[in-house]
Amino acid sequence: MSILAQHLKLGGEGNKLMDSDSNMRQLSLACGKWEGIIHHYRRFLPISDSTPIVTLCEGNTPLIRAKAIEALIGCNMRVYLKYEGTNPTGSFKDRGMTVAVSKALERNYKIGICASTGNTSASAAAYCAKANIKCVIVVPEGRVALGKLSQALAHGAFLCPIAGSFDEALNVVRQICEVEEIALLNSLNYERLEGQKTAVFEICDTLSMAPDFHIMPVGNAGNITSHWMGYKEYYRNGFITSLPVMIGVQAYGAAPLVIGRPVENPETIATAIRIGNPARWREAIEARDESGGTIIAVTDDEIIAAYKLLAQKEGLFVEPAGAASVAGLIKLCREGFFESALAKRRANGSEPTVVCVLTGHGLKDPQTAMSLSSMPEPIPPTKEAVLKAIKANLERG
Ligand code: AN7
Repeated sequence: MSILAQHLKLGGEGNKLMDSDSNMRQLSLACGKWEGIIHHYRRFLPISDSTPIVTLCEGNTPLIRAKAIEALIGCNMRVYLKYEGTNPTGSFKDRGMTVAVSKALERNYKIGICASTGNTSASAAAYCAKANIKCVIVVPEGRVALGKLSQALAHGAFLCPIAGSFDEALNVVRQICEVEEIALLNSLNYERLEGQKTAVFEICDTLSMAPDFHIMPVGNAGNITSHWMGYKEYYRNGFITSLPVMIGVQAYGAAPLVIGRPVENPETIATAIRIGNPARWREAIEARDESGGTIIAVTDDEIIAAYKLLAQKEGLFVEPAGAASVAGLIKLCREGFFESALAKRRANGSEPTVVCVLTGHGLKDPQTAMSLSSMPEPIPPTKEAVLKAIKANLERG
């Protein structure tokens, strides 16, 4: 045990510090170990002594101040980015999957199954591999980003592409789980939500408060459901003294929650959120209404603009769905949403805070990245040729 750990374990001051989960987290970080979200937030999770913990040390993702975006939008708010792309399989899904697969193992399941637009399948495949159980993945054929498919295959999952949409895939999986002894690993499984809420615990622990606004992409609506659960739970436990306004962002061509009815043929460059009939529809609307928030749609062009901004001005490579939250921030800022929301909210003079969740890593979708840029032609291997090319590039600006 390190000297710091010993110190905190002994003495009165230590006991006081140990009372707070936030300080527990600081302590663990100071000791240089992070053992995953179940280890750190166990008392908030449905985990018992007999649950075998399947973890890849997910969570503890960075919360990054985005000064370039602040300057650009000029809204006098602190903008933070919760970069979930640094989870072990590159998306927030790992938080839910560590809980869902641990519980599946506890119940002696030998097979897990999920429908997916890609990230759930990559995460399920990895955690099932770690748990040594079979993983079955049902995906809409031709609509899953390359990085995600490669993960599922590399982890040895059984990949079942269907000639249909994500919504149809989820229906099939639901029906199979009604009759077969197979663990359902979609966020219809409540245990997934329990794990995913820990992103919010980390945000509050790091800021020592809840943000004023929380913006996130919405597809099947599991994540917005889980994040709102997380805030309410921290609030009830006295770890935060206010709740944020929840803002969901859907893609324009796949925005059932915005238009108020299912979308038959959802379409967007952000394939992760290409979902026409969200499973957690009711809960997403509840999160919106209870928090005084909104769910908006952004166009693919707005998503791409945010994607480029994040990559080129903040140094953060995200997949298109992950950029939707920042696209939403920019759009709402232009529309004056935050000014009117803040006028209603508080007048204590402190700078308001907004957190945008960046849900998945840019490497998930290399094809989109390549299609938005052009690969330069090769040139001769000489100093002169390379310098000439650099000059030409600088002149283009
Ligand atoms: C990067 O993998 O639904 O609203 O099957 O991959 O909880 O669905 C992925 C969803 C946002 C939306 N950002 O979350 C799947 C899947 C990224 C995502 C979402 C997804 P939900």
